[in-house]
Amino acid sequence: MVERTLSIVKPDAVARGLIGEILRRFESAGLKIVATKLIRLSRSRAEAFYAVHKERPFYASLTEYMSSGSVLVSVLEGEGAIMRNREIMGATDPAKAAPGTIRRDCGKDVEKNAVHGSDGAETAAWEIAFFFTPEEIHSGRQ
Ligand code: DAT
Ligand code: MG
Repeated sequence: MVERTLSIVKPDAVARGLIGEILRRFESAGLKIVATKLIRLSRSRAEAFYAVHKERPFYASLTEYMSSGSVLVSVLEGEGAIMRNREIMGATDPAKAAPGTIRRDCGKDVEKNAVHGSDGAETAAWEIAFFFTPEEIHSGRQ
C-alpha cells in the first residue's frame, strides 16, 4: 500500500549540514519527498507535537532540544513508507541502531538521534496535518 509518513531532520543534524545526506537516503530507498520545508519550532509547538510523551522524564529536555534550532520537516511517500522510513532511521538509540541506518551513522545520542519518523498510520496522518496543508503536498509524477 502506498503510504505517507512525516520525517523530521532534527536540529543538530541540520546544524551539522546533514540535510542532503539524510534526504539522499530516503530517495535511494525509493521514498519520494512530496513536501518539505525548513522551519523553527517554538517551545510550545514542540510541546504540542510531542504531547504523547508529556509524562515521560525526557519530555522537557526533548522539547527544549527540538525548539533549539531549525528542523527540516518532510512528507515521504511510497510503498509501506511508514515502516520503510522506520527501518532506514534505525533504533531510537544510535548506539543500538543497525549499521547503515541514519541514526547509527548521523545520530549523537538517544535525544540527538538525527531524525523523527511517524510510528503508524494514525500518527502519520496527524503529524502530516500538524505541519502541512493538503495544497503543500505534491504527489504529481511530472
Ligand atoms: P522514536 O523517535 O524512535 O519514535 P520515541 O517515540 O520513543 O522514539 O521517543 C521520541 C523521542 O524522544 C526520541 O526520538 C528521542 C527522545 N527519547 C526517547 N527515549 C529517550 C530517552 N530514554 N532519553 C532521552 N530522550 C529520549
Ligand atoms: Mg516515536
